[in-house]
Amino acid sequence: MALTPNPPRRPALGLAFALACLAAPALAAPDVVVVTGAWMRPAPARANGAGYLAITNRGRLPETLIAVASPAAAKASIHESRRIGPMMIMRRLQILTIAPGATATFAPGGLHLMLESLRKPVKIGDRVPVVLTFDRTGSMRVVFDVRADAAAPAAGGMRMQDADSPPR
Ligand SMILES: [Cu+2]
Repeated sequence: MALTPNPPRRPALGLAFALACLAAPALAAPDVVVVTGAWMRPAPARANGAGYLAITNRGRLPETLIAVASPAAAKASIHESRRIGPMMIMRRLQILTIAPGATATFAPGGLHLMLESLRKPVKIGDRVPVVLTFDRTGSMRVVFDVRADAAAPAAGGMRMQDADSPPR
């Protein structure tokens, strides 16, 4: 003869309450991804503009930048410049992963957001919107301040080659 086991008592109401309490702070969570110092140089229409910024991942998990877009450009992408001998070579990165607590710094001569084929001239004082999309936190809108770069190296002697572009 089998004994009917007592079903375990579930604190159903208490659990629901706890879940509600856990969910509430998420609404007011601080930003996981923080962008600072977004700027770009002036550039003529149809040229490529390079945007610079710092992206900090304040979360506990890696964040991956998976897409870049701007209404100011026909196309936007993540680029990285590298000096190889006397030349600067530029290549496109499909994604960029930022470790928890790390900051990805986009600066002249290294990482940059390439705004390809600008729809109109970008002038000093303009504010250029860019949408960054991350795998976990989703999309965020960043505004790039257009200003001259006093520390810019002389343009002469530098050749850019986009390894990802079809030959023209
Ligand atoms: Cu580039």
